[in-house]
Amino acid sequence: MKIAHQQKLTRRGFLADASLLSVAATLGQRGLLLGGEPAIRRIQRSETPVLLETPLAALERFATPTDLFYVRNHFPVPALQADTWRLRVVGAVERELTLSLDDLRRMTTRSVTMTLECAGNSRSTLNPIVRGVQWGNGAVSTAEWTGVSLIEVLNRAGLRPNAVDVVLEGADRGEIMAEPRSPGVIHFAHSLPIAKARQADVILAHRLAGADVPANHGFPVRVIVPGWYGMASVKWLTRIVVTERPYQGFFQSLDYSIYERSQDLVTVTPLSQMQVKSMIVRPAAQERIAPNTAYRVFGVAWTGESEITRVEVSADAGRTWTAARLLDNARAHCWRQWEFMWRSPAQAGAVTLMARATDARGHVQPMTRDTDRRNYMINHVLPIAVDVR
Ligand SMILES: Nc1nc2c(c(=O)[nH]1)N[C@H]1C(S)=C(S)[C@@H](COP(=O)(O)O)O[C@H]1N2
Ligand SMILES: [Mo]
Repeated sequence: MKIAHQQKLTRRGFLADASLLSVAATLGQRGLLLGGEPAIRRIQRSETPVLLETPLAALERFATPTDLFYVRNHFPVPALQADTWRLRVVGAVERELTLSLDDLRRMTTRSVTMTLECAGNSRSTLNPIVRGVQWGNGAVSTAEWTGVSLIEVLNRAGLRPNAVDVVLEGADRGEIMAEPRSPGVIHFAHSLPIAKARQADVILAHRLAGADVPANHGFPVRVIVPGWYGMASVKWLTRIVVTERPYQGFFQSLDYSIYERSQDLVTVTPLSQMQVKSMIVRPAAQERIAPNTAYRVFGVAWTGESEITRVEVSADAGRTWTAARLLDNARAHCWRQWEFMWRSPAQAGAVTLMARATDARGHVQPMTRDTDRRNYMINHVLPIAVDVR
């Protein structure tokens, strides 16, 4: 990345001499604007399906700009048109419905700002390596979405008393060839239990940050499920199926599931709520910091259906912890920014920084990885080694 930035900047002629090269590379990583243009862009992890990771520097901003918001697609982007798009609501309802985009736009709108994290975020930090997209720490973003409460649409159709799950189906389809393989061609789909589907902040969004939802993020309509991992926020929504029995679709049983143990029994459980997590945004791993210098450690922390109440930082690989300062007020469903004024040691050497978050339910970020979580839900404390020199 560093090399790409240097080449780009040099080509644009911003640099007069070589001594500025490292400064420019650092500015690029920090996301500062040069010549009015963002010096950072998303990291492409795959072209088909599209996988784009938010660069670390973009996480310094509360709201992630749309062109830096991470993208996680399983299949090619379906070609949907605003005028021909329809949403069908079927299953355990009093009257099946078909809604157009205009129908939806005419309904009462609701805006929700939320932090969306992919359940595989930070996977590349695991040792040993586990299957799945090898994300760094940038499969997480925050933005404002606007649309209609899911429950308003469900109420129009009338939920039958025996309704159990609300299956949200995307127009995108294909065959998953990697293990676990899909049974031929399937649609992307995910369900919510009725209780979650009733929460007014679960919306069918047609706007992202004041513009139409872009193709990669689910045009024209995607679901937004605050507090849950990304896989529940179904994009390119075209069908809602209300079921009378628990739905056990591919993307919440064979995939996007973990093991849970109780009474000596192991259960395969679909992922749902995001787990409490903090991330150090500055300094970056291996960043060089001068000895005996004041340094502002900065990061973000978020959790599922709760709020962050504490972030602590350790500058001695986890032996001692000091409270960081939480910035601004807690905002429902959103990450919380924090800072920690650190004085680097007088002596040169490697230093390991760590951040650990706690939420209002008393859930604390674990120090170690639990392998029952298979290849998902990676929220243990992530050390950042810096080079004091
Ligand atoms: N229809 C559909 N919805 C989907 C997906 C998908 O591939 N198809 N990916 C899911 C996953 S795993 C994540 S993490 C989020 C990513 O949303 P984004 O690409 O807008 O960041 O979308 C979810 N919704
Ligand atoms: Mo995801």
